[in-house]
Amino acid sequence: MGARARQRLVVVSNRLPFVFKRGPGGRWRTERGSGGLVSALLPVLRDRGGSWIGWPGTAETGPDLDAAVAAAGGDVGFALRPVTLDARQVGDYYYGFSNEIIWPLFHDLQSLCNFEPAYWGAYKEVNRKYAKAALAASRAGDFIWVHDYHLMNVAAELRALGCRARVGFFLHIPFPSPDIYFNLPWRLTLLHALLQYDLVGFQTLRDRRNFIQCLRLLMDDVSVQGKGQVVSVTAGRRTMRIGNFPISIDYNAFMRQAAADEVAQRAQELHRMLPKRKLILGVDRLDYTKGIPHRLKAFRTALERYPKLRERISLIQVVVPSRVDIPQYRELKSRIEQLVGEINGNFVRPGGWVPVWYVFGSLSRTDLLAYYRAADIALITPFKDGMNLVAKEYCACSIEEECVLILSEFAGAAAQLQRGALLVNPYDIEGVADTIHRAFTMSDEERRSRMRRLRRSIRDSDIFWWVDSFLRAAIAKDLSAFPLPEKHVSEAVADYVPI
Ligand code: GDG
Repeated sequence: MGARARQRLVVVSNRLPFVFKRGPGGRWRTERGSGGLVSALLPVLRDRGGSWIGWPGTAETGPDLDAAVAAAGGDVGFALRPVTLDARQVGDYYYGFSNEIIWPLFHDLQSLCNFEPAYWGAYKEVNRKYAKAALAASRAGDFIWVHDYHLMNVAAELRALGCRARVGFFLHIPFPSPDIYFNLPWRLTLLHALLQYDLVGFQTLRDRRNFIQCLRLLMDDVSVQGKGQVVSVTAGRRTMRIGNFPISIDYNAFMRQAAADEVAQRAQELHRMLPKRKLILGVDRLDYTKGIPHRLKAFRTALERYPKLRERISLIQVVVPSRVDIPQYRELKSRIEQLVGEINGNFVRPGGWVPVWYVFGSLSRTDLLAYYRAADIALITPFKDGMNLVAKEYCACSIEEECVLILSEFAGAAAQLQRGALLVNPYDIEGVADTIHRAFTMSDEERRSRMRRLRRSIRDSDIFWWVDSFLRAAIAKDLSAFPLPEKHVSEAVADYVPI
């Protein structure tokens, strides 16, 4: 990697990579965030130096919190810069604009949007706060890397503050097609804001194509140069880069941890508790995009259509609490619990088989890995998903290579995993039911060859590859350095179009 590639990094995300909570006695406790992004960026930041800007997750302020944040930064070897938000800002910027407008709209669910005008003002105000913090933390030559839909306006605010640094943005969720995007009252302003970045990264080619179509339809003088993974876009007087970078996981860490004795024992315990049957697993945040009620109906249909599955299969559905302050999320929880109750009520055998094993709560890492290892089939059926890391984590943990992945064709991961997974349309309840039966009866040979292919593809383009390719795309002088090496381009960056 060239000298410029080693420039310091200023990461900006909604949350800091640590969660700060008061422990017994009122002292601050610090826990590391668990996502793959945190695992991938911590070593990069430690190596290059720089800082991470984000909300510490609490409305409290004060010297003891500042000291806890500084101490956490000291431990990881780079500065953490907290952005404090008051209750109104959390309500209007985070719950409001980000999660009542952008989240549903970008997942094609415009009927769930609440286009409250006051939310936009709060979004701009809070994005300005993050931009000011980024500017204060950066020095000449730094690369500022902004993450996700909460912070799309940061580059525009940075430019308004006179910042000339290189700024990149990665969108972790899908970008919708023009007919959906056009519902947004601030559609043109937001496109202009995204053009202020030097590089905008999307998860898939589909998202990137949607974005470029929106540009072409809403703006004059849009031209695209290049054909590879990263292209150059000129709109009016602004030229910047756009690419697709499918996010991934720390494959080796998942594989290694899944092989640990503690995980293997927990997985065996699960099989002892749910004996003589195959286990199907769903793990999702509580979210209406994840398609959990449809999945439960598909499982019920599979039991109705294929009686031989009864007593020989159980669905473990883990639902992790999320955004419970939004009414739609509370309603979703009740619907899921009602369906679980109905299915178990219809099929349960006294003293024996329970069709659906439902867990509402957050799992420890060991338990999560044990569920991955214990499950014979993963059933991942979001209506729409930026990528879906659970699918990749499940495959990494399938160390015996005997498991089957059933995956929605509307997850970003479908593009990369289409040749090893069984792809389904999550709205097609009977189709998903038939696919459950197919996975149940699949030969050992087919299961192994599919899982081997899946694992190879995820291993070859892991989270470190993702960080590296994004940063190289941001600084490469010549875009012919992209596409990336053949093994990556062929699968990780491929397109998927449902037939
Ligand atoms: C967004 C986009 C995109 C889940 N349950 C537990 C737990 N998890 C961890 C998983 C996984 C992560 O949470 C979930 O990631 P996903 O990718 O599946 O979904 P989102 O949260 O919606 O993420 C998505 C992603 O950003 C990255 O760009 O792929 O499309 O929506 O890592 O392991 N972790 C623990 N206990 C749990 O109970 N410890």
